[in-house]
Amino acid sequence: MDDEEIEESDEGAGMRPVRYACEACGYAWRAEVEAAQQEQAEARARALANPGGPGALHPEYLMAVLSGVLGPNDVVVSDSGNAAVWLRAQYEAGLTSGFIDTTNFSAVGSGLPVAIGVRAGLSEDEARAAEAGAPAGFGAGRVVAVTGDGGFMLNVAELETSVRERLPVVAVIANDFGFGNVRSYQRTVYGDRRIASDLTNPDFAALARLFGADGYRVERPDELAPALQAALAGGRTAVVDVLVDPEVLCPPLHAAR
Ligand SMILES: Cc1ncc(C[n+]2csc(CCOP(=O)(O)OP(=O)(O)O)c2C)c(N)n1
Ligand SMILES: [Mg+2]
Repeated sequence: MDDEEIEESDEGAGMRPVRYACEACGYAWRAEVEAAQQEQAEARARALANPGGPGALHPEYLMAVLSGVLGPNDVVVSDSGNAAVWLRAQYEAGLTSGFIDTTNFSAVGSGLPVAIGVRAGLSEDEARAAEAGAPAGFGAGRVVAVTGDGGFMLNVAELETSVRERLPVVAVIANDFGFGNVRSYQRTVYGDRRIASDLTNPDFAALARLFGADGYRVERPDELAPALQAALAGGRTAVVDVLVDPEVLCPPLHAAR
């Protein structure tokens, strides 16, 4: 986008301070944005080339494939934990409101309920738009909660809400059978002494079906894209349980030095 295009797309007074700030700095941020985009494209290529193995997908591969499957109108809501770190590294949002990230509040468990709230709000917007004569399918972005298994379990009861309200929310679980972020600290700060960071999860796909939602379990890399596509196309509440490698851990953010 060149300077004229930015001015032409400046439709509201709300954008003017941004334009003035950009003009004042000579659009110097562009090089930074382009470098970051280049870096992300390289990281995406690396992630896609490293899918991991059966029962132990690489979590960054999961996020890269998810990013490729989603479209420009879709909204992703992130839970916290390692899954959120991999997601932030790989997800490219199409909308300015297309990525809702609660992780700086460390809000483990918020992913599914926030996604339900977002989807309910969009449904109201769509109903109003339809009343005003908007074409069918207006604003039909999908809403995806990306969560770890620990976070998902904290508010799993909200699946009932989503099914009852007939909301097409898709929960994608990076399932490492544990509190991966806690494992990260235990590995880095406590000499890999593991205490209470492993979980014995139920089969989340089967659990979803018991709630009346759709459920998919992904054990092999080649099952991932078809499961995500089916869950997104179903138009119903769905859970995609992806078995990721429990030993692929992010460096902890706040490790003591
Ligand atoms: C309500 C709440 N409980 C506990 C924590 C501490 N905590 C931060 S990340 C994390 C691990 C979350 O595990 P999971 O959702 O499976 O994500 P993973 O790190 O394994 O990807 C925990 C317990 C928190 N931030 N908030
Ligand atoms: Mg986990």
